[in-house]
Amino acid sequence: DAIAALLRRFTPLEVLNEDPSSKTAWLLGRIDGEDGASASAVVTVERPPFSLGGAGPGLFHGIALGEGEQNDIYSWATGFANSAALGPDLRVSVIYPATEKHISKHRRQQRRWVCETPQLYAQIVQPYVDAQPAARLRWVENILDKRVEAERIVYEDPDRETGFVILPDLKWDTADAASMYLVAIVHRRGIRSLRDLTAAHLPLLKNIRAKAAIAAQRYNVPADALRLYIHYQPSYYHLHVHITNVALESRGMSVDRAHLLDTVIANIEDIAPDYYQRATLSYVLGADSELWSRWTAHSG
Ligand code: M7G
Repeated sequence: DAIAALLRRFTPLEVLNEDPSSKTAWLLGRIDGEDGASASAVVTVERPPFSLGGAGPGLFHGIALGEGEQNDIYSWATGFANSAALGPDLRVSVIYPATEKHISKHRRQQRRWVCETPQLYAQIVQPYVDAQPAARLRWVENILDKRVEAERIVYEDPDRETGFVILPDLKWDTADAASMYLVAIVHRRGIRSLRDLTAAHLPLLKNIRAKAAIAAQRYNVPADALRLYIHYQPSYYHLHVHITNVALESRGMSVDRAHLLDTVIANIEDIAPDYYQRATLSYVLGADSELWSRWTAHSG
């Protein structure tokens, strides 16, 4: 298939990052195109969680292990399960051709807090957001126009103002509900981030909150086991809400960037309709990111 054919032509150049706890590595390499020219590719390799639902007596029939160790009643070894019942042993995703932005986003880098007042938003961040090339949202437009991933949509409200689609995030293979990760992408164009949200968007935000619960029912994840949040800064400046199983833990859910949808709604509804135009927002940036270099250029 297409991804395997791409990966067979992949020549690794650099390990951009590794995370033992999530058993994930990010590789930079080159892939030769059909025309002979080669371009950068970022490949993410990950060991997926076990899906032991169908495990039966033959579970370990294909197993091939090294010598291992034994001490009294305890023994351990590493090797290859070669067992379909354990589920796939590799999950990969490929960005090709990858831009410098993709590469620097995935490369291990120092991380820095910034504290963004409305004035600094106007001076530093808004010009950066305005300068984002439209091509960065092509994958979003593909989903909203049903050109790509249409069969993966698990819920849609087609209303132009208050509607959205919900589908599995590319980080989730849909095999196990414990790591459920969906994303709601709004139909309305032009809401770039949390900073743009006002009371006018409350019907949209509440609609997402209500319908996320319906979408998650398909995976038997109850409404009170959902974590709904918005990233600030996001990677993509078209409003979307992350919908995850509360059992799942990862850095994207931390205070570095995550704003709970419930809190966002309450701040706008109960505190001020222009809460997010007046708020000071703190977040972490990679020290190699373009936005961080705009911050340092501004202060220096
Ligand atoms: P974000 O908060 O803008 O940035 O979220 P982050 O990636 O730094 O968290 C964008 C979300 O969309 C992420 O959770 C991505 O994994 C997900 N995502 C990105 N792309 C390119 C795709 C895609 O093509 N399809 C799907 N289904 N999800 C994607």
